[in-house]
Amino acid sequence: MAPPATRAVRERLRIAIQKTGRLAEPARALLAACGLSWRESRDRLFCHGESMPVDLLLVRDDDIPGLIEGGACDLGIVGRNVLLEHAASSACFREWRALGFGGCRLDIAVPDDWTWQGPTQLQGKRIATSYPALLDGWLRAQGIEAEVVALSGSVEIAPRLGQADAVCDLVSCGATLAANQLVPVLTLLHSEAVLAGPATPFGDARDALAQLLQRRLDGVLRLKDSKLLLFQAQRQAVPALLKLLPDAEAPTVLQVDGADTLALQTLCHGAMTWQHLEDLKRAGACGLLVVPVERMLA
Ligand code: PRT
Ligand code: ZN
Repeated sequence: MAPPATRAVRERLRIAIQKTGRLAEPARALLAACGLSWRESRDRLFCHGESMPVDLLLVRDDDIPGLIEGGACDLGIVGRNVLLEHAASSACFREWRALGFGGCRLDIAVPDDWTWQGPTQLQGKRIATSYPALLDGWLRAQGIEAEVVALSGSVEIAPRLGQADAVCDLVSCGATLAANQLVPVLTLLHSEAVLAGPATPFGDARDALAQLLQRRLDGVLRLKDSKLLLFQAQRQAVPALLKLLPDAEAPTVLQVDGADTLALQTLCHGAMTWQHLEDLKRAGACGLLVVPVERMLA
């Protein structure tokens, strides 16, 4: 294991994100929603932060854990799968928080003409993967001896080429596996994009910047799919109405006229469909209003 690099004191925070690929645009959009803006360099590898002292480095996702470990970048947005694959050989970085996009699974898949009987069926087999450390760790934990065939790409085709008997690869909708006559049989990891950072504080101005960024991320991610719901109801109908809103936060309640008519406002997480509104109306709510929420600071 490489010794941790000595970090230079810095006033600006540097975040590594994927230059192109599945996580590139969502990562930039999320950071922009946190109020960050940048001036791009001509080579599009470095973006100088304008609204805050937070710069971006645009790189290949596989390089992000090493950049954090080496201190060239402070934080990174990367798939949990990539982070954990590298974490097997380094304790210098960790997942700070999940970011709610780039969801996928790391699955073991076998040819569709196998009759799957369980993990022991992998004993003595060759399994192709781009995640050898994660697969190796899982096989050890299961007590299965199998050959890990490390490939950097085109893993799904390995069984058809005779390079492996099974595969361990990322899956989202599963169409790629199906197109290669493979079926997923086990999930090793549920992954999504995460904010990764060092395991220990920076010890300079970057700690406050990182905290500020995390607070903004909290606000933005909590608001995803959230709506403010406003309605009126008779006092006695309120308990039944709140039962219809299990994902809602504790409501603010105002008395409208006399003692019995109340106005309620509550932040609802998840979709607020017409069906929800009709159910609430039947249970005694009126004047229902669903309002988008732009920003929140708890
Ligand atoms: O160039 P660079 O090295 O930066 O990019 P990359 O090609 O290594 O990564 P990229 O952009 O393909 O993926 C970046 C991250 O997106 C991954 O590390 C995962 O965290 C996440 N992600 C989410 C996925 C998928 N979904 C996904 N479906 N990464 C890869 N796939 C592959 C999958 O392996 C299969 O081959 O996409 C193919 C289609 O999947 P199905 O199941 O939808 O057919
Ligand atoms: Zn990559």
